[in-house]
Amino acid sequence: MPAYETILTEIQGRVGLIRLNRPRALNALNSVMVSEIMAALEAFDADDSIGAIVLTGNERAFAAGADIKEMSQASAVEMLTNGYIDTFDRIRSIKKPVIAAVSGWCLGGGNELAMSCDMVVASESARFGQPEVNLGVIPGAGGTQRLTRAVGKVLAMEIVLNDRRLTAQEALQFGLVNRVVPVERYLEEALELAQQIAARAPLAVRFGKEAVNHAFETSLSDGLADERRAFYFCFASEDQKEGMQAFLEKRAPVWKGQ
Ligand code: DAK
Repeated sequence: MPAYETILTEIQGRVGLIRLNRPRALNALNSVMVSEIMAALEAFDADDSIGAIVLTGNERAFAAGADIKEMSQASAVEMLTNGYIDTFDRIRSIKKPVIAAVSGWCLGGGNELAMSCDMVVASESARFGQPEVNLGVIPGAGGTQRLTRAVGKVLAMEIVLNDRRLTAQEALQFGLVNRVVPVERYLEEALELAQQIAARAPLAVRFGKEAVNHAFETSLSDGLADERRAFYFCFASEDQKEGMQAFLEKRAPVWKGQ
């Protein structure tokens, strides 16, 4: 595992853990940090011993957005060409499930990062928002698109146009997070969820993730057709034979990811 400047990584069982680590700047996402997050995600994605990934910050902040100091003097062309968003977008190519464990501030690019993950476990202190309007800009990494798909138009409007912040309970109510747990438990809970998924049939998990994500990007007919193709393809795997045989023999399956 390479040494990183702005994140910490570790492996727990079959789970890769990435911690954002610029606590004094509330984990503001500068370009080094975004590059390092993506490099760590890709390294875990390529590691067969890892079945799921958890991305977290600390109790006070998951991330308070993109680094305002870094971008305050940037020109439009610099913003376009600095590679920040290209790097950020690579999270969509990660094949393994990524779970965000969120506590404290989850704002702007931080919320966009959390929404790019597959699931979100929140602590009771988590606060979600897109405060870019206060800086004279709009969200630029999915904050108008993923957010609207998750919470619906009228609430997204209030969040984007008037910096409405959501409490963890509101985020749960509006479908932005999977569950809310006490602050002492949010990381443990996310790691437990990740370990459970990592213990499941790897190909089925991969196809399931792809198929659910596809639902946001295609028509129902195309989505159903793709789902069916992936379903048939599962029958070409050893894990399908093993899973069904194990059920019939009343024993636990042993997955190979083959
Ligand atoms: N950037 C840089 N530093 C930040 C920061 C940020 N986003 N957020 C906090 N900090 C720093 C503060 O400057 C302060 O540093 P010092 O003054 O101690 O050196 C330290 O973290 C602690 O912050 P506060 O003293 O402000 O702490 P409070 O508890 O009083 O307030 C807060 C917490 C989260 C409410 C407040 O810090 C805050 O409002 N932060 C800014 C939140 C924000 O506006 N976030 C949105 C940023 S814009 C792109 C696509 C997307 C984006 C960028 C590019 N492309 C397509 C290229 C994303 C844009 C954004 O996210």
